[in-house]
Amino acid sequence: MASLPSTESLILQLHDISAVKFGNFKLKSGISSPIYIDLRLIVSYPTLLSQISQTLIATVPSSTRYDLICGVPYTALPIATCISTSNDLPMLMRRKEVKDYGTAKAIEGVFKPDQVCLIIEDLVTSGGSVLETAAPLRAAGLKVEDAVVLIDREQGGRENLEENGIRLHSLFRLSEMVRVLKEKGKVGEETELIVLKFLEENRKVAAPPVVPNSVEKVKVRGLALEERAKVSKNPTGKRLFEVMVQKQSNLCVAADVATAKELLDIAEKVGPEICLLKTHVDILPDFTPDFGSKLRSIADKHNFLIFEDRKFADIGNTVTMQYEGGIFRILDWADIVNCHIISGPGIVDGLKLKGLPHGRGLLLLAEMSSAGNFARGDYTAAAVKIAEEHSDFVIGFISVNPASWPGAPVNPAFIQATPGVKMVTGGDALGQQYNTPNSVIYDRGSDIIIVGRGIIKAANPAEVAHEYRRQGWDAYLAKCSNSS
Ligand code: S5P
Repeated sequence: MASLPSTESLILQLHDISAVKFGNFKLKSGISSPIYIDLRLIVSYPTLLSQISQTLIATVPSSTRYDLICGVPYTALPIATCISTSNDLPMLMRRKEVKDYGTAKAIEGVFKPDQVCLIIEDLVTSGGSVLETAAPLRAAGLKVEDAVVLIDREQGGRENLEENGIRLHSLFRLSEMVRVLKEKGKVGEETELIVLKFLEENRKVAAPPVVPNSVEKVKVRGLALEERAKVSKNPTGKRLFEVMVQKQSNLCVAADVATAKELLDIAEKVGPEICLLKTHVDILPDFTPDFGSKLRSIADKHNFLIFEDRKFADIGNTVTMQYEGGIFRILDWADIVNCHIISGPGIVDGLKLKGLPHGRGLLLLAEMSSAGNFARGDYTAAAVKIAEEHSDFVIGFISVNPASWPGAPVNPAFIQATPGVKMVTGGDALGQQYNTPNSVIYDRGSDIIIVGRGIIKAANPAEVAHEYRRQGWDAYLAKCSNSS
């Protein structure tokens, strides 16, 4: 193989093909920059593409272990392909949008859980794009420990990635690039100074989810969870806020597994990551009367609350019996239940009659995640009104986009819990619709992400739950930092 070109020669070639431009440019992260680098152009220069690819992979220290590589779409895909074919390194591809329903995969290619994947990227500013690719790789059970990038813009990407357990290796830094161009007479001293000043003033660009996609989204604000715990009138509502703060978790796992045995098993595994475990106890063929106490002891051990997603819908008198009696005796073990309001406020009176003396809490289904559902507009507004009238028992809502409700955010004592959450948007074959943790918490103004199949069908539910918790909590922190 021919010897590798010097960094200097690569910089000059990039300048020759106008992949580096000087002026005033708006970057993806929202900031204005006096320098713009467009590496998409390199596909038109195969020799340069190949040189860049080989030099890039040689930048990774020989002590770094990896089994596979994955390019960040789209610009780094040809670079990763080049590295893959000339080094016989298997590659994976991350889908940017998962459009297919049901069988859609976020990662294409063959891999085994626990294999290590090196991320290839062209340019790092905040590190957000690398994190967006790392998340589905990690969710699929792969390890991501290193990323290699052609140009580090020196704007906090290295630190942001470090905080997320990813070491960044770069071929060169932006300041180095400008210095070479100045030395070789390609740019004047003034331009060099403008770029260096810009770098100095923009040392830290926050990584998404900290970066809002539009001004509109910034208006979804509220009190911190600690404050909201104080205003909650219901002991379970209060406790839920407190547990979220203690565990730094806004993750609820929907444990829709096939048996009670599997449910207790998954509760143990994801217990440390969650604030809430959601059950559908009527799907368990091996339910026994001691199920509740077994689940309670796991909940106590890991400090989470139990939410039986019973979706009561009948008249007040009937639901009192359904809540307390039958084989499931939900009242005995579930901290929280939920109900539709289709039958009118009497359903809340009925449930409250049984639940409040036990300090239990109720969530009202104000919106639903399934396509074509009727819980919207006046129906949602009616749920808010009923909640206000029963704020000693109602602790909040099942919602999808509470930021869009008239008068949002509603009373801060009410918690918003949102189902239909996955790392990638899309849906299933039966009408479920998914949004990402960041869009649910940051953009749509919710408090809790409810994740079912995204976690329970994963190869390693505990690890994936950890990642959902991290993304959900980061989005909450971003919301807090933007509300001050
Ligand atoms: O509108 C709703 C309300 C609920 S509680 N949409 C929902 O999907 N749910 C529940 O959330 C649903 O019953 C399931 O238990 C969970 C979503 O599961 P996933 O596998 O689609 O994440």
